[in-house]
Amino acid sequence: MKKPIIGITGAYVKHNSYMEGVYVHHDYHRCVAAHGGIPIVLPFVSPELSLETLPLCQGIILSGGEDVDPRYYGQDPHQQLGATVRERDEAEIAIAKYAIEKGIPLLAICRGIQILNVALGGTLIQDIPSQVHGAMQHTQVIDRSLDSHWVTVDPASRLYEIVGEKRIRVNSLHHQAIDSLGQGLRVVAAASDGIIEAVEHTDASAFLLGLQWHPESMAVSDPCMQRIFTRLIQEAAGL
Ligand SMILES: [Mn+2]
Repeated sequence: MKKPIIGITGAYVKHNSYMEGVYVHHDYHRCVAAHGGIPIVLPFVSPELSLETLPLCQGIILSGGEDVDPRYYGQDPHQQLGATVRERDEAEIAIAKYAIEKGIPLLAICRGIQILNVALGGTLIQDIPSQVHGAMQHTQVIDRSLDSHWVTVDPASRLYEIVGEKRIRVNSLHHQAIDSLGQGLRVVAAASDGIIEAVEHTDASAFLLGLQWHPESMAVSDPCMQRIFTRLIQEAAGL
């Protein structure tokens, strides 16, 4: 099998004027490489450049990071909204639409599931702790590689077909989540407090999975998360 190239979007970091750029947690690279893919980092210079870059990739990961600017779903910022990066939002909205249109396998992780939802016309809960009564802790304080809550998986989903379990343990590093669903998406996993934890596309031609947790940080020791990456790489390789 020819190794597929997996483009991974990144967050914005600026340590000082000498260190400004795109940041991707090393777990994404390790995990893609461990499952037979070639990870490359996608910078967000402009939506146009992102679309010119994508034909180089056989698969795409929309990675975690900043909050999505609520302007892209028609809302004003909540008091607890975190840092936003408009250039990244606009590049990733373009990437998500392109991937669906062209049938490129897409795995949208954490912020990724949120920007995917916004790209398809959905909205977000801007801050779970202050906006969702009775919500559990979704910003775990233990290491990101450790699981912290349950997720119930729809047995009629592609996610279930991949993980093979109706309840799985996930890590949780988010204070935002999907509110109203974007067009064409369906919920395939949720936490016990009702927070949406996974979505699939009802009619995208290619593999498309959005996950609110971080499988790349659990995959070293968790077979369910390993199977998600095995599947992504297989789909990207055209198997
Ligand atoms: Mn969670």
